[in-house]
Amino acid sequence: MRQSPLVVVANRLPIDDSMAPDGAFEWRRSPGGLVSALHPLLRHTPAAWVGWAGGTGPAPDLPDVDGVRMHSVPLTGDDLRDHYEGFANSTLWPLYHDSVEQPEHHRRWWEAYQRVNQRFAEAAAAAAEPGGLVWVQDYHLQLVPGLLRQLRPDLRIGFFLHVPFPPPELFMQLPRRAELLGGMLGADLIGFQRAQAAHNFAQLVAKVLGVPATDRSISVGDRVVRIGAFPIAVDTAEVAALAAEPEVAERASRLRRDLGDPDRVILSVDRMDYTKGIEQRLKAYRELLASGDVKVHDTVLIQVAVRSRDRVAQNQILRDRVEHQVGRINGEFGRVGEPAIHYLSQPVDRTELVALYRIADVMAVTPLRDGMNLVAKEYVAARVDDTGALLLSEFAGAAAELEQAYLVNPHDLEGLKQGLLAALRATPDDVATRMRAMREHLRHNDIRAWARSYLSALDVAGSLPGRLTTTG
Ligand code: GDG
Repeated sequence: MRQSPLVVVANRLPIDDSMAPDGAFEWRRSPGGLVSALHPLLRHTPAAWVGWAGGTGPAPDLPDVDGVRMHSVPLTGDDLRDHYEGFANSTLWPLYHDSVEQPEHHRRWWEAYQRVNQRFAEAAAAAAEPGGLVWVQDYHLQLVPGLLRQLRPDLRIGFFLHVPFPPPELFMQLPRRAELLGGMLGADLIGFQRAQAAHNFAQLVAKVLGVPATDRSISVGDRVVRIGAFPIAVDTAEVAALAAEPEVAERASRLRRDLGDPDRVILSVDRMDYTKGIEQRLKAYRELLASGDVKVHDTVLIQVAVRSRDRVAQNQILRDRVEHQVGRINGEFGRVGEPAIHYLSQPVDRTELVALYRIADVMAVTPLRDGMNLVAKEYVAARVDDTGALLLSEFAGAAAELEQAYLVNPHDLEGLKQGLLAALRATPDDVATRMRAMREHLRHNDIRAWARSYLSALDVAGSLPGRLTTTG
């Protein structure tokens, strides 16, 4: 197998299978976050991506996509159930999000987690050239850095966690806490979304493994592992350019007309997940309708809640509850042709999404806990005329940067209602001042700056001279 100097390892490959117009089956680069973040880098360095292609059959042979080699890792039905839906999404995901749902612990899931992480580590070891750089992503693969270092001590290894890293009180519940921390310490650089997460990690390493640790570095034997915050970002210029396109503007005016030209449009866009605070937000909205502070004819709420990780039981339960809530609110407060809430559970395409951002006078992003929340940043990037109010949860990573948002505690129903009203009633001057500051921040701190800062820190962290660059 030809080896590459740069290998990204993530649970999913950055491609979707799709049907071409002529009926042929093809693989396409999937839109979104990590792929666009790494695109400038991947274009200039022969790179490979190790991940799962979807499906439970043998791993398909895949063509290169945009010059990036695709190595697919096969998963069986049992792996999917016990690793992906089990340990990753029913143990770690809830635990890392403040245990807003109860994490479950099963020994079978842990076995699957080890087994699948081993398979990813072996695939990465085979794909990386001598002295190469491997960048491992997220909570599904926390053991990979350690396993990979055993297989390939010559590599530079980075790890980035997209979700929050919890405080010691929560993490200590994990039966296999020492192994998980040890797995991450196989990396040269561990990146988190927020400084608080790096602090939590350092405390845990000292407590559980008895290794001296600061919020910046940890000595493991004769190696130094660096840790730090690298808040992920969006492609600000790309979102702004899309928002300014005539097609998007046209779609936005059509949408607003279809909604009956309301005074105020409120938008929320979430994966259907219990961390996103959808129920709490709908409850607050219902109370505002009941008290008459918000009137259906003047104000419209659009909730996009795309189905996600459907086989995780708590997400199914949530979906039923949200749909019941929406039905009830529409039944009580809607009129014919004027529902109180426009609810979409199917994904909208990117143009429609940006058109929705354009018509939203208030964007309500109120997760109970979120690593970052890219929707909040995309909204700001799309408001090219400095209008629009962002209502943002203090518990989203984005709140550490977007301080000018209308910040709320989503657990505080009264506070949530007052925040929503404040955002709805804000003066144009106040809105513009806040939006301008947030846009300016995102102009400098875009997705390329994120990749650049992480990779330059990794160059320093590794023992090998740097030769990879994201510039150009
Ligand atoms: C994890 C962390 C962290 C959503 N609906 C549609 C659609 N989307 C796109 C959004 C956005 C992305 O999906 C969602 O990203 P988030 O950051 O909001 O949330 P998670 O999926 O939970 O992501 C999170 C992130 O990783 C990155 O590190 O920020 O905290 O949980 O880009 O635009 N896109 C389209 N149609 C939809 O209906 N086209």
